[in-house]
Amino acid sequence: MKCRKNVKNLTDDQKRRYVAAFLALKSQDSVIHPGGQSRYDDFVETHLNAMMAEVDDNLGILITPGWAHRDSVFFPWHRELLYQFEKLLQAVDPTVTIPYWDWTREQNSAAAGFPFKHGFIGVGGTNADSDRVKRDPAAPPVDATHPYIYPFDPEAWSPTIKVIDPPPDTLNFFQRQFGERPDAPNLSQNDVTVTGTVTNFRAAINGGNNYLTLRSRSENLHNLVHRWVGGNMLRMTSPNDPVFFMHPSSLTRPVPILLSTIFRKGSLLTKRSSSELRDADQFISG
Ligand SMILES: [Cu+2]
Repeated sequence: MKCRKNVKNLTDDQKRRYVAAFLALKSQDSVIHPGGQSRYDDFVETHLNAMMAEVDDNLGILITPGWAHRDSVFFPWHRELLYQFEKLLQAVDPTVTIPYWDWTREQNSAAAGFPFKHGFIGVGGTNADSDRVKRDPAAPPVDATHPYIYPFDPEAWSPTIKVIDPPPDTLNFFQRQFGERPDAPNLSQNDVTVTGTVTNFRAAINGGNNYLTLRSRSENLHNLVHRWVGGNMLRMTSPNDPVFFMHPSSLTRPVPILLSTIFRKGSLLTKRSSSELRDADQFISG
């Protein structure tokens, strides 16, 4: 049985293996467009296409939800996308599972489970350089004979699927903009209400005693994380930032617990202890 783990509980070796596996997909050939992009990019394109299929009227009212968002399909579609991605990772390295980032708790570089570290998937963007994600300035210079000291080199990572229409998207470098948007200055909290229930994960899901409410509240919280990270994560091509896969991995973590509770029509926190919800550190992947 393979389990997905909190980033904070990965060993250095497990982090290296995870990075090596997704970098391998970045150099494997595409199945969707052989010769034209990487296998990793196929996942970026699939997410883009799912969102491009959404149709709003001129007032922003949803007409067609597309394949993956703003509808009941949000959880299962993303679970399947992660499952397919994880199977490819495991073809590279059978020990690998997608870790999850608990963005309700691991919210700054001091936190062990904060994934944005030089030694893992790179840090936040550099303000003075258009929020570009850069290498560790303390690392030795990189040249032909001296590779970057960490497995993931953010300056060698290229987002390759562009949104053509609409809107035109010219972001062709790796960018993160932590907390820069006025509508997402902070990450979602778990036990502390920040600005009402929209940023309080526990309150949002606790009130959601039917699937549709749970879906919409969870998706809104998930959108907040996309906006907080910013840069590539803001786009329909958000899997261009490798943290994409750790983000719904966290969100779908409690879903089996929530669904079993909802279908028994009970209250979440009486049927399931808060510690069970909080500390479900590992869960069965797929
Ligand atoms: Cu999505």
